[in-house]
Amino acid sequence: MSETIHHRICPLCEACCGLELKVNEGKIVSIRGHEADVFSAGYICPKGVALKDLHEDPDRLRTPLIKRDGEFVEATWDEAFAEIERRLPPVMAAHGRDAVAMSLGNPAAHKIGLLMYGPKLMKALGTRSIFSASTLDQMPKHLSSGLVFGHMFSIPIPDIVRTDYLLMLGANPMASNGSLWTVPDFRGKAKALRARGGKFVVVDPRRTETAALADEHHFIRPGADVFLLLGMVHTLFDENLVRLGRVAPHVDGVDAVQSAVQPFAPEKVADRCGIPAADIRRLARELAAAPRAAVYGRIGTCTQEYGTLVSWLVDVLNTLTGHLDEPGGAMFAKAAAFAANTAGTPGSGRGVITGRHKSRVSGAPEVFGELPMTCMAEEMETSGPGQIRALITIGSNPVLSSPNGLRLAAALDKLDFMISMDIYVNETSRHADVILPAPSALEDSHYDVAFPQLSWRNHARYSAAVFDLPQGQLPEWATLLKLTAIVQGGGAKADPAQLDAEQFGREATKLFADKAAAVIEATAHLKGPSRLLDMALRNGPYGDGFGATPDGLNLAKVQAAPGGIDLGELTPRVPEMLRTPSGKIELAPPSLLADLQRPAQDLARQTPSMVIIGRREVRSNNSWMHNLPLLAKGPERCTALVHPEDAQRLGLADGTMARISSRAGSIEARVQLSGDMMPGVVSLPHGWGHNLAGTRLSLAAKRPGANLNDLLDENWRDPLSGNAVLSGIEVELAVA
Ligand SMILES: Nc1nc2c(c(=O)[nH]1)N[C@H]1C(S)=C(S)[C@@H](COP(=O)(O)OP(=O)(O)OC[C@H]3O[C@@H](n4cnc5c(=O)[nH]c(N)nc54)[C@H](O)[C@@H]3O)O[C@H]1N2
Ligand SMILES: Nc1nc2c(c(=O)[nH]1)N[C@H]1C(S)=C(S)[C@@H](COP(=O)(O)OP(=O)(O)OC[C@H]3O[C@@H](n4cnc5c(=O)[nH]c(N)nc54)[C@H](O)[C@@H]3O)O[C@H]1N2
Ligand code: SF4
Ligand SMILES: [Mo]
Repeated sequence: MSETIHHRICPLCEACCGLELKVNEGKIVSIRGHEADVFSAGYICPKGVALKDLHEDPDRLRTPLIKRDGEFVEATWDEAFAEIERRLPPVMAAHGRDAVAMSLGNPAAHKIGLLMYGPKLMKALGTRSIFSASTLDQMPKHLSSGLVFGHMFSIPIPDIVRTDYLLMLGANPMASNGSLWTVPDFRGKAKALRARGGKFVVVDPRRTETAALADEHHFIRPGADVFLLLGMVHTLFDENLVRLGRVAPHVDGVDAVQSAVQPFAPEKVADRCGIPAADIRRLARELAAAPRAAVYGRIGTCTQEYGTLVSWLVDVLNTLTGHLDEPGGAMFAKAAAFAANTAGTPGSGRGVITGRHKSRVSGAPEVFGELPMTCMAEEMETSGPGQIRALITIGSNPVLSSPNGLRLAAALDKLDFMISMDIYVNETSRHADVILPAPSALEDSHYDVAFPQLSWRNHARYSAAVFDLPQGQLPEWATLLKLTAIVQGGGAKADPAQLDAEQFGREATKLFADKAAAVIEATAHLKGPSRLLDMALRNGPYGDGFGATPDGLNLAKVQAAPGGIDLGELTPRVPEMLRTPSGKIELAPPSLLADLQRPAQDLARQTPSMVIIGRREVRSNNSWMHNLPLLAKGPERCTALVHPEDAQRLGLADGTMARISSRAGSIEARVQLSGDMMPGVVSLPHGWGHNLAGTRLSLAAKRPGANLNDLLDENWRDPLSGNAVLSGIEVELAVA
């Protein structure tokens, strides 16, 4: 057999790089960046190369497991579904629909099968007990964007290739490769920005790898971005710098914003955020004066107590300085498929309502149909109607990724039944009664559903599977359809292909009414996610309209372009993309103005002498890539970065172990001295702590690291979005 070349979009992070794989006799020979990829142009990071290790990992599950007498035994798919049919429907029958919870993790946003078919299972379950990694991450940005622009995925991103000024808060794309912003090769684009005379400013409690690229870096007290941004908005009004520009006729609420920010003059907020008033004013002036500028905030600005306010203020700044929806400013991508802001009536929509129900125990409001992940354990522990008694996890490892995972682990042990769709026996899936493995990413076809909505340039790219599905293995969409059938009473023997065809028919009828028959026929050669994708592409903003626009896109055309199809630079989209009921940019949502009470009362809060924040590292991916040799080798990565002055005061030396304690718990981690830390702030990555019994992660267990989330308080949330506070938690450090 000779060598074959395959092109595949990397499904591991939001950069969505195009890869080129060489395969010989069923073995991966090499993985590199695909230079002809229209979107990523050859960029790649070490994780992309590690897809080989992931594919070959002996610990990766290849067959379902059923727990019998406390031990996992290998099972056939039929046996696994029979066990689920025996045990899941009775829980629903006895305790109601809310008794079955779903927990969705990060991969659920990266895989088309999970994204398209997870919601079908959710709907069939009819449960309110829906939890996801979104409330450990970006829910504040979804909420603020939903309130302001009308849809949770209408999130403006910096038009980095044309901007003159980029202000970035709480993000480290040099390590993360970007988030809520699909921007492979951030380094190259940031360097080009500076080379053409632009300015790049970073605000972060750590002088990060990204800050090292910037013209200017400001330390900020963790959790205090709201004060900086309020001070900047205040300055814009105070110094008569507000210019709405082209979007002016479409903006509502500017006066309300002006009066709401009155208590937050730079001179009043400076101490609280740790940035001098003169700098706050200067940053506002620079932003207003730059011809093309954008503000971008990411996870550091979301995982804090004012996450929704901060996420909102980022876009308030973009709007008030005339940079929203302008080339070189903060713009909206226009995805070829699946984007809500290209569907329905252009210019207005249903907008966003939250709190349609509340969690039973803490009374946390539902946001986009979800309850906060940090409420899941208490909903399992607390008896009464609606108590969670069964759980389905989908690519989700909350025992490590959520604050106080040990409490959750204890609650999982008391469930009547638990299913994990996962690729490993890890800290969470070890608690399951049945584990249903996903095929390797390389055995699956791929099209990004979410990320083209957040991409630096518009594009459509499809990857065929590199390897055939192993005999008997199910793709994840089919597994989800089987579960859907079981939940609906259709039984474990239901044929996923037939269910799929039926569901497709219903969806086509809903979308196309009397023209549905033609759509069903035109796509009959396809199945699963591919069929939905073809329908979405053809019906999308660049689509062929099933013949109405013959030059337009369809799946076959995208498949025929191995490097993808370029759909051009970002273009202005206001007002067509708005989906608010008023058809305006709602710059002053009442719930956000009301929430300004909290920071107003918090202006004088004493700063603890030591707080902890998180970080990401290129060779890691949350909690689950520590078992791959290529990434696991090299220096220890789960280290506590401590400023030398703090270390001296506390008697901590480089390379020694420190005990880090909070009100919630205590862990030990190795100290790494770093002059890049803000004094009084220690940084530890999350996703570590692979020393729990009963997992099958042989390599990760050799260097388990400490679990940051053991220190965090699961009851500390942003009240509007339900998002966990993961940054700025008070800790004590001592010699271990
Ligand atoms: N302290 C602190 N905690 C954090 C964060 C932080 O910054 N600080 N970050 C938060 C963020 S942003 C996120 S997104 C969450 C992530 O939280 P999770 O989504 O819970 O965590 P991951 O580590 O991404 O876990 C992914 C899971 O999916 C499995 N998996 C991998 N590939 C596949 C696949 O193809 N199919 C299926 N079915 N399963 C697969 C893995 O084995 C693992 O169990 O963590 C959050 N936790
Ligand atoms: N290599 C790698 N890449 C990843 C991941 C990974 O685990 N590893 N995870 C993926 C996921 S799920 C996500 S969500 C994205 C996240 O992508 P990013 O948002 O870029 O995440 P981080 O790299 O953690 O950068 C967050 C920064 O916020 C800073 N910070 C902490 N607290 C505060 C604060 O209060 N204010 C301000 N201004 N800054 C603060 C931290 O010091 C850190 O530098 O990354 C994705 N990409
Ligand atoms: S940056 Fe790395 S992990 Fe992210 S998509 Fe690209 S190759 Fe994959
Ligand atoms: Mo995330």
